[in-house]
Amino acid sequence: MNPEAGFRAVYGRAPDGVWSAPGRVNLIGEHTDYNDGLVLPTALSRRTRVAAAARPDGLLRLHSARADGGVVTLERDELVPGRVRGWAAYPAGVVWALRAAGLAVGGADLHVESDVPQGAGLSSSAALEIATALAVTGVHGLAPEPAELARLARHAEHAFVGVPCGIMDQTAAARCRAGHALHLDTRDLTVRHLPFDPAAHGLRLLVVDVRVRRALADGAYAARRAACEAGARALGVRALRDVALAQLPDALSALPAELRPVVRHVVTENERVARVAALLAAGDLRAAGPPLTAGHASLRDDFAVSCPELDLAVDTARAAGALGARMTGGGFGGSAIALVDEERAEAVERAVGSAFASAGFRAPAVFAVTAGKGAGRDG
Ligand code: GAF
Repeated sequence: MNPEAGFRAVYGRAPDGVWSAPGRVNLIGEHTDYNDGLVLPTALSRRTRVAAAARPDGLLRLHSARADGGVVTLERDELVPGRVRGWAAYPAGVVWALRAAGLAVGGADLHVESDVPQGAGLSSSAALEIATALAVTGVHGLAPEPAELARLARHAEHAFVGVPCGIMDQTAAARCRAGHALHLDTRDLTVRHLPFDPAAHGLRLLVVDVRVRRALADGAYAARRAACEAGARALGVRALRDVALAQLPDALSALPAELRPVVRHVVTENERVARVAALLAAGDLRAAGPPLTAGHASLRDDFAVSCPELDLAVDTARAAGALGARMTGGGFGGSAIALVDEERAEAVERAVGSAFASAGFRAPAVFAVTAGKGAGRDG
């Protein structure tokens, strides 16, 4: 159903408007965004759409076409961290964060539709957060800056939902541009929009959703973040961003053995982002394969956030001719990406499917990425 019709069916009136935000894939720069580092995501054409109308009474009513359980109704004083559970915590947390920041966000009815796969490492949570933020500010005549929306959405995810994520996903949803990848410096939040159009290079970027779901709230993500912070403290720097590649050997020898691999991953990953960004800026996407593959090895061996399904997707894609492949997102499941020549794309997809069948894994879902637009008003 389209979001307007869905809204009418649930609330029996017309919405004031529809706002949407995309899912994302990260090309390179994984687990760097909570280390003040560099990331390079691109928006998907798959989006989360929120139809919304203002309410005069401060009440928040939430409905998702994807979730069972009907309409979630929340009084103003029910918007308290820890009080709202399940999918509704994301939009509720965003309204809580906007109000806490002093924005005059009153009541609203919301209806959500989405084709961003959930739990696939494609940032469905941030798409929901940013689409909600635009909708609830939009119906009250407010238009905060996209960077501010991203910051408040991340705050909601930390303080209301309880996930200690970085700022990449919310920024990608809010600030990506069609046909481009977003080079984001997570320290100062400056962005560069770099051309990203695989088809123009005779290439495809395939996403392989390995259909292993693992929520970020599980604890392993928080543990990696804590290890990075311990590494920075041990080295006497504000964040691992401050360790240059040339300093890495000395830094590693100053660290206890258990912190060396995570530090090595973050420092080398920042350098890979810089390398891939330079290739995109130079129009040489074809040369980006090797740093992507090196990024996977680092996430698998040093950062230890891959899983057998992601490794099989990457290894099989490469054996079938991909120029480069890696897991994308937080890891422990989710999706891999593969940069492939257009004429190899079907063979790669077939090879991954049959490798998964032989290994007894669930059939993966494969699709090609077109760099979509960032968040905005749809109607
Ligand atoms: C998840 C988080 F939400 C991001 O902030 C980022 O840390 C990513 O994992 C890993 O790069 O998507």
